[in-house]
Amino acid sequence: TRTPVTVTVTGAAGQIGYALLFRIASGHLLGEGVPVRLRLLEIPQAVKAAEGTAMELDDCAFPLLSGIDIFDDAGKAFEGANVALLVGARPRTKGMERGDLLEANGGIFKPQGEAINAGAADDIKVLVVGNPANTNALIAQQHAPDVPAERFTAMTRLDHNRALAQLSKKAGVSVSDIRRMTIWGNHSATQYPDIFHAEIAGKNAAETVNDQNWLENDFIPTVAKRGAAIIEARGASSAASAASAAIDHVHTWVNGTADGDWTSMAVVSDGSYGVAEGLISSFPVTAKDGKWEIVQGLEIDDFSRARIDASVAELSEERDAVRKLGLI
Ligand code: NAX
Repeated sequence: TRTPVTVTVTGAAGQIGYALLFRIASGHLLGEGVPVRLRLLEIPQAVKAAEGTAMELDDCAFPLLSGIDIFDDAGKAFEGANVALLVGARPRTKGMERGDLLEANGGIFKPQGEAINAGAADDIKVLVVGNPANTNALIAQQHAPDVPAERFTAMTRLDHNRALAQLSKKAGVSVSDIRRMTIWGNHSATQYPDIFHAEIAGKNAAETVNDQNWLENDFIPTVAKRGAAIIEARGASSAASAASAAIDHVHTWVNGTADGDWTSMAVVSDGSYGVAEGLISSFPVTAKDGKWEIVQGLEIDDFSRARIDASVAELSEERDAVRKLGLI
């Protein structure tokens, strides 16, 4: 029998946590046949609710789930973690300025970065879901100097999946006919979903669709503002789709991208495509043997350039703001 993989999940009692934990425990995060041990982190007030979820996880009798421990202390929760899903974050509440939001989240992601640095396993892989995800990932990464920077990633896979869904509807094809979708930049309304490099059944997607009006006035805003549309319709933010995207992100990172395809992940920039080194920005990436690489050599036209630059400028501003606050 294989040694279980230790997966730490923060915000375990939240709505994404509720959708996520059952899929991790049933084997969808890492793959068939890989046993997992869960370590859940919550704030003290929510530990009881996390215990309730743990009772339900027990009641599923998942063969791959080899144990669950619950903590309200980051130092303990990340001990021995091979995979960490940082879902818990401080949401923006009424009257909160961006600076307040960044500061409140700095108070969460700085100690979590330190705890990962101190206690996680050598092969730790981190996915930040909690918003503002890219900058929260940057804060955690900056406080984990002994962990290679490429192990800290943020989630744009939900945006990627939303883009696949919109394009498949427009083109009347299955999502599995689409390859090489890309989300560039920040997980925010400035993100840029790029279909100029995407393919539908092997042919260029933008040329196949051939509808610039749809691209500019429908596709891009629909993908970028989908989160708000879900809140409007459901009365609550995306949860099961976000959990599903988190599963996809880690599964792809660990098990690799298909030949000829890539995915979108927010990763530490090496300066590729003019994105300032060190920012955690979304790129087209391939993965193999547990390591990701930014796809190189794509031609970026003026239309795409302007949109990538705008989203990256927002990331630079967020980085400057957290620097000013002394969070990195
Ligand atoms: P909920 O408010 O339902 O749950 C968040 C949970 O985190 C709560 O149980 C809370 O007690 C816990 N928490 C807060 N501070 C914590 C800390 N310091 N340590 C451990 N746990 C802590 O939010 P939910 O709907 O689950 O969303 C979680 C986060 O995902 C939010 O920041 C949300 O904005 C973000 N999202 C990110 C997405 C992405 O694509 N990157 C999409 C979905 C989602 O909006």
